[in-house]
Amino acid sequence: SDKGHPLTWSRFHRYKDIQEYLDYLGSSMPDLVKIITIGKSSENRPLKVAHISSGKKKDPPAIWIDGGVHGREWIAPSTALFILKQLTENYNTNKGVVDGIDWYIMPVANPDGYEYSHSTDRLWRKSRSKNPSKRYDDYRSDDYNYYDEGRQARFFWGDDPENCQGVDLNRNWDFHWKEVGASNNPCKPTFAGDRPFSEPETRAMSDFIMDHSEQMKAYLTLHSYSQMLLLPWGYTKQNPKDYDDLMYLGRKAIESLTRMYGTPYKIGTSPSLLYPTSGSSDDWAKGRAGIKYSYTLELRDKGTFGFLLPATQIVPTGRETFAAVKTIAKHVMNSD
Ligand code: PAY
Ligand code: ZN
Repeated sequence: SDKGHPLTWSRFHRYKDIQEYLDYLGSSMPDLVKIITIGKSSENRPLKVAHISSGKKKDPPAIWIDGGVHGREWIAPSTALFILKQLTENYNTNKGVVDGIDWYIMPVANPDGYEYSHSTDRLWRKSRSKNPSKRYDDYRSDDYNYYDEGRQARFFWGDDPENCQGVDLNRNWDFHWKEVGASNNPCKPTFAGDRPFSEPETRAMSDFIMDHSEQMKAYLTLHSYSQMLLLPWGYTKQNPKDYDDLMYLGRKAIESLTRMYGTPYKIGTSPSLLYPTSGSSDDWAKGRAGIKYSYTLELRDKGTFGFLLPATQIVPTGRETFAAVKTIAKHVMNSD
């Protein structure tokens, strides 16, 4: 198109269009945006991060934002892209937070799962790696449940074989991995993988974040749905020692969000508001990478449409979430 890229804000786009938009930003604003390929997915798609840095401030703090860890949560990539647009194409309006922060934005952390949710199974959550193939053959020829060297049940009759590919990329991180709220069974949506960081996507992200961890002051991961701001820990009901600081800034962030359209948000930990989880990225970012402000945002809605949120909500969800992100950014700038 004459805009130089195919992205609209009125529908959910395929990964190809999203990559074209990223490349467009990188080539049209080379002094502000650099597109970095941090690795490849199981199906060989490039894993891309946009680095936004105006160079106006020396050694600025950094903020990481990812979206699309789960395939079916389409509003998460669109919101990450909307934030990226505000920081780049609308630089003049948002100068303060662009100049004061180095931004790392990865709109689609799980491109294979995202594409699979477009092409084949709209409610696909996991990645698309083929980890259980050998054992899957055994499973098909076996008359009984398959046991992994007698240690733990791996497959169960009744599982739909179509579901036995892929790993839950929010259960695969190397921090209290597979302790609670995660499955051993490759056919389940919360399969944690055979070992921590078994997946190329979580390895690429964690290596990159670790390499920049001194600079990173906030880790934000966008999911849907529930309208919640979740803070660590997921793996235990105990609170982190700086829980009050995380609650204080989290509350300010959702106040900014709610001010825009009145969208109500809850704040708390995953075990208190949803369910216990382990091996999630926000726990790792805080517990291993030492990033103080680590949050999971569960975007719109509360279940009316759920994962099937209409595309008419892309822009309002983007705007209100950007308001929350700016509040976090300003706090990080001032406390540096
Ligand atoms: O870090 O505790 C966390 C994240 C919790 C999310 C998870 O299970 O990974 C929550 C779910 C998600 O976004 O994937 C919520 C949605 C509605 C779901 O699939 O259960
Ligand atoms: Zn999710």
